[in-house]
Order: sequence, then structure tokens, then C-alpha cells
Amino acid sequence: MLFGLGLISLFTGHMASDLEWYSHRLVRRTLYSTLDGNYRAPIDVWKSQYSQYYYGCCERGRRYAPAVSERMSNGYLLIGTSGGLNQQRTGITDAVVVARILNATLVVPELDHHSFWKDDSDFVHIFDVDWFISYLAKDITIVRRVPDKFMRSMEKPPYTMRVPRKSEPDYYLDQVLPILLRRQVVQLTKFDYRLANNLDEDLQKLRCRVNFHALRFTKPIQELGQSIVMRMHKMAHRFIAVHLRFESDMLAFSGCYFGGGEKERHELGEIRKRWTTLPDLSPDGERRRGKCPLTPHEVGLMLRALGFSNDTYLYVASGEIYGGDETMQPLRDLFPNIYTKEMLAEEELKPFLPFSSRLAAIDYIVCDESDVFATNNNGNMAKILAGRRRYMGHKRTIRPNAKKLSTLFSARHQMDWDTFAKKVKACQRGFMGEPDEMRPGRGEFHEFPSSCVCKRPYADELSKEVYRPPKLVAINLTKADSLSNGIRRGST
Ligand SMILES: *[C@@H]1O[C@H](CO)[C@@H](O)[C@H](O)[C@H]1NC(C)=O
Ligand SMILES: *[C@@H]1O[C@H](CO)[C@@H](O)[C@H](O)[C@H]1NC(C)=O
Ligand SMILES: CC(=O)N[C@H]1CO[C@H](CO)[C@@H](O)[C@@H]1O
Repeated sequence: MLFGLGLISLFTGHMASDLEWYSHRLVRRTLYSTLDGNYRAPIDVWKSQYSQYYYGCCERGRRYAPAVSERMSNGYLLIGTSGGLNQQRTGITDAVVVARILNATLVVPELDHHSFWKDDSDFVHIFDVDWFISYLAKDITIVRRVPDKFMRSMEKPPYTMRVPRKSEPDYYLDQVLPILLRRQVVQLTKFDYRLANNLDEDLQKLRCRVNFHALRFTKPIQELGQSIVMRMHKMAHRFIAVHLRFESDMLAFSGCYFGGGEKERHELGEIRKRWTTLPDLSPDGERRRGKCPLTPHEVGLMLRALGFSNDTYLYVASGEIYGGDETMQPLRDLFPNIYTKEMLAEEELKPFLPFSSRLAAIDYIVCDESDVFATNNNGNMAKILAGRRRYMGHKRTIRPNAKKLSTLFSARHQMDWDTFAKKVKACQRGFMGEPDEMRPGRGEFHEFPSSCVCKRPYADELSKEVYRPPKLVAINLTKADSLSNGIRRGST
């Protein structure tokens, strides 16, 4: 099989990377199989052992064309983003790439003020706009607004259109470019994830430059976020940030049942009436399909089962938790050291309180800087941060395998703790933020920015070892030994 793949890799670069993936995977399997013959070695819950072999990379290629100047560009692109902070981030990222594809001048995007999150903040309130413009100066030209003299000379208001989600670059060249050339100003509305998942490498790397570098929060947001991180680190050498989506609206929308009896069914049912077009869902069916966010209690059980001890410090990033303290108590019982931004920065937080996006940005910073990031959901923030943390050196990121865990949670009382813990570990394999969990090109680019994750030369050395198994076993037994010791120490 390897020989076949190797041959194909002579012809296409793409297959070559698949081959690397396979061989790397094989090495890991061999590694694990030396431990108990069952590919089930424990992993270090705080840090991926393989992260050191990868680094983020998104430099411009050598033949990358310079940015088109405002004077030479094909026109001005106005963008209206949609959704909450993280959905808007994907929109801004794709807006930059679309401007590059069209040789357009990008006007600083407008943020959505009417989403569920209702926030009047503009781009300049959330993101450092000067940095955004200058960081991307070699990619595209960005201006704060369409020049006045231009606006005055326009006979009609700007042409407005809404492109389908995940459109190919050709769609923009065929459908948007002719209008841009004719009208000189085009406005794209409801703009979030509007470019295809797979683009050519230059454009994927541009996505990473925008998302991971050009979009920097404003100074007040950055400073408060960092000081909360410092306060956490002052108390604990390392901490887990847990992002809990457990607001009543969100739970009602999911159609799931969370064990709160008639009271919950009634309350969430009432909220659900707000949306007239929601389909009738079976709560059990949704749970089995892995569509339900974990309860705070379930998140706690998962983390404890994975091996985090009860003295671990947790930072909880969330909106208003449905059921409040009562819902949080079971998590607090499992992890007594729980902190939130409200607890760590009560006074300093006040100016931010009216702005949900700025609050979300502060949580984003703390979650990004945490040693371990865990979520109870698979929403936009979870995806965006999972991708970012891969790029930033595969910092441990734990996302629940809700489909498998749901069965396990419902059978929790039919087994002892050790059996439960072992099964949770097995369920979570492939959901721990390890470098090779996903094949390059699979998944959403924001979650797994494979074009912007490079391997250090040593990783290739390691891959080659697969052809010499005896030596491999000798090498890695040593490593595996110290690893499993680390785990045993960590869980006591
Ligand atoms: C954009 O400009 C480059 C040169 O910088 C040119 O090769 C390309 O064809 C232009 N594309 C469009 C859509 O104008
Ligand atoms: C952790 O659990 C142990 C018993 O297993 C208990 O003695 C200790 O007080 C707990 N620590 C915290 C911080 O609750
Ligand atoms: C040949 C080789 O790289 N062996 C390594 C196996 O792992 C141990 C423990 O980390 C290293 O000390 C060896 O150098």
C-alpha cells in the first residue's frame, strides 16, 4: 500500500502530503501499539507530544504579485458582515481574499448590528484598524471609506448583492467583477463564510494572515484580556478555559432536553415558539446524533475522566447560563477552582458590559491563551479557536465527541468510575487537538488550516522510521515510558 501511494506521490504533490499523513499516522500507531498492543496509550492531557514537530506558516510566496493600488484597482468593495464576533471574523477574512481575487480596493468592513447578539460596535471598536490596513498592505489596498468625490459622482446608490455561501473564486470573477467594473462600487451583504473551503495555497495562506495576524483586537480589549490571563496564571501554573454555550435561547433552539424536567420543557418550549419555522425535533434523536451541547456537569465529567484532577483551575467563558448557579454547581463540585471574567475583573469590565462583541472578544483572548481549551459545543467560536490553536503550535484543544459521549453519559450509572473514565478517553480519541487528527483538506478550513501548518524537518525523519520498525520500537519505548509516567502523575 505504501509503495502504491509513494508512486502516486511522484506525480502529484497533493498525494505526497497524504502519504506523509499516512506514514506519520503509522508511526503513531506503532508508538502506541508498543505500550499495550491495543493502540490505546494514554496521552498527555495538558500538551500534545507531537506539537513540537509543527509550526504555523503563512508567508507570501516568492512570486506573489504585489497589491493593486487604489488608483489601479477594479473598484471599491463594501462588505457587510453577519452574525456574532466569530462569524464576522470568517466574513472579514473571506472579504480580504475576495478583494485580492477581484483586484478591488476593500473598504473597512461594516459589522452586523442586527444579529441575535445586538451590538452597535463598529470595526474600529473591536479591531485595530491601522494594524489591519498596514499588515495587509502587500496583499490588498484597504481604505476606511469610499472617497467623497467618488460617492458624489455616482449616479445611483452602490449596487448591492448577496453571494451564496462558500462560492468558488470563479463565481466572483464571473458574477461580481463585471458589475464592479461597470459600477465601481459593489456592496456584498450578509457576508460570512462566502468563499469555498478549498482555495489555492496562496489564497489559503492569505486567509491565515488575516485571521491569525491582521485581525488584532483594540488595545483596551487586548489589555483587559491579557490581565485576566495573568490573574489566572498567578493562581495556577496552568489552567483550562472552558467555553460553555448554555444560554436559554441557544438551548431552546437546539431542540434538545437537558434533564431539567417539566420546568425545563415548558421554559425552553416557550422560547422556541419565537421561531415559527423551526422543525419538530426529537430530543433523543438530536442527542444521539451528537447535536446537543454538553451540560456543565457533563463537561466536568468529561474533563475529570480524561485525567484532570479536582485542583485544576478552570476559566469559564460563557454568556448567561440557563439555570444559573444551580446548573453550574455540579461542575463546581468536580472543579472547585472556577473563575469567570466577572470574578476576575469586576470593575474593569464595566465599560464593556453593554457590548456583547467586546465581551466575547475578552473571552476569546483568555481561551486562546489558556493551556487547555475545552468546549461543550461545536459552534463558531469553538471552530475558530480550534483552528487558531492548531496554527499557534497545537495547543491542547478538547472538543466533545458528543455523538459517542451521549450514549456513555446516559449509561454513566451502569459502570464504575474507572470503566467510565476509560470509555471517555476512548470516545475522545481524535477530538483532543492532536496534529494528525484530520486529513489535510478535510473539515472546514477555519477549524483545520492545513495550508498554514508546516512540519519541522525532524517530523519527516520520524516518518521515515516507519520503514525500520525494530529501531522505532527501541526509540519510542523510552519516550512512551516517560509519557505514561507523566499521565499517572497528572491524574493523582
Ligand atoms: C489582477 O492583477 C493581476 C496583476 O497584478 C493580473 O494578473 C490579474 O489578471 C488581475 N485580475 C483581475 C481580476 O483583474
Ligand atoms: C480533591 O479531592 C480530594 C479527595 O479525592 C479532596 O480531599 C480534596 O479536598 C479535593 N480538592 C479540592 C480542591 O476540592
Ligand atoms: C534514536 C533516538 O532518537 N532515540 C531517542 C528515543 O527517545 C529517547 C527519550 O526521549 C531519546 O533520549 C532518544 O534519543
